[in-house]
Amino acid sequence: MAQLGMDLNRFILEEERRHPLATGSLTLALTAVETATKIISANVRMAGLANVLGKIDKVNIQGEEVQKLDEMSNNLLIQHLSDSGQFYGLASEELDDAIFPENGAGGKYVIAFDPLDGSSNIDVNVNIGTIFSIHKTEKENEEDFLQEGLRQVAAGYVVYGSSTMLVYTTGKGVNGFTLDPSVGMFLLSHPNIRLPDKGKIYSINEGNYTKWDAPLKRYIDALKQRGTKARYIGSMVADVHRTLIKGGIFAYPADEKNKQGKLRLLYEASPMSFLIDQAGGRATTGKDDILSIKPDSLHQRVPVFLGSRDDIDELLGFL
Ligand code: AFP
Repeated sequence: MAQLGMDLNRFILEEERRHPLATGSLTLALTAVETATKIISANVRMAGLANVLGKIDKVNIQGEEVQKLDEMSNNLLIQHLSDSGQFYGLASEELDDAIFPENGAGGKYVIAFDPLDGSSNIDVNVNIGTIFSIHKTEKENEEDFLQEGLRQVAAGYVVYGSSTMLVYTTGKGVNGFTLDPSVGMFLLSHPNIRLPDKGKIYSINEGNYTKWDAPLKRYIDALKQRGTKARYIGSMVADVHRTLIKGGIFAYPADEKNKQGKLRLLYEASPMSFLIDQAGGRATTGKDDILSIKPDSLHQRVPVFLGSRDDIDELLGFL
């Protein structure tokens, strides 16, 4: 069992040592994510002071306005992940198409990421985060991104909150590291995260209530009748982080207007589902396990229900 306070690099190396066939490639890949997100964290902390808030005159592929911090985070990740030489391809929420870095030829992995999720919360100082999902390179083309979530080799997020935390899994449990800003190191603060089988919180944007179908309305009504607590931040990293620690259910369902919901499979739903699954929870679209979906495009959306096992089972009973 890893010691509390162990630094992330040592933790990753020790995990790797347990694999006789490991080449060190995943360690280098994860270290590139770590370095880029530390710099993003520093920029997020400086946002107000450095006058990097506010919108620039640009719309991304999702039709959303790109904010300066989004662009900065995207560029930082592209630079560090490309320079690492470990990634054959990169796909980002902020880019229409995948990119294949020159020195990534022969790279063992592809990575999909949302550089700064929840960015509409930047201006009001609410938690935001980076999400990433890593698969093995199989075919050396764009199809490598279209693998089922259950084939992820690593996934995680960094939440820029009251402290900066990196939470990740390589399929052997979930561990959380808190950034010590005085030394610039992520230190193990939440070893082997397990969410409770049953939680006391539901998290969903109830502004969409009138657009939901009847079974979902009945489920949420039942939770209210029981006095279940409602918590919704509107920043997936923050809402999932709370769900991982405290349990309960987080949902972004399909509705009358958005038939596939809002959240993106590759760099939101799938990595978060891997973490939830590894922490003992469950993630579903309401019909299928999210981790078993074979994506058909980079920016595909899916309905998401994830959280404590018993809560998801109960929800499925209603749906
Ligand atoms: P933004 O990056 O545009 O703020 O979207 C955040 C997000 O993709 C995800 O982090 C939230 O869970 C979800 O959207 C919130 O969406 P609603 O504002 O429709 O509730």
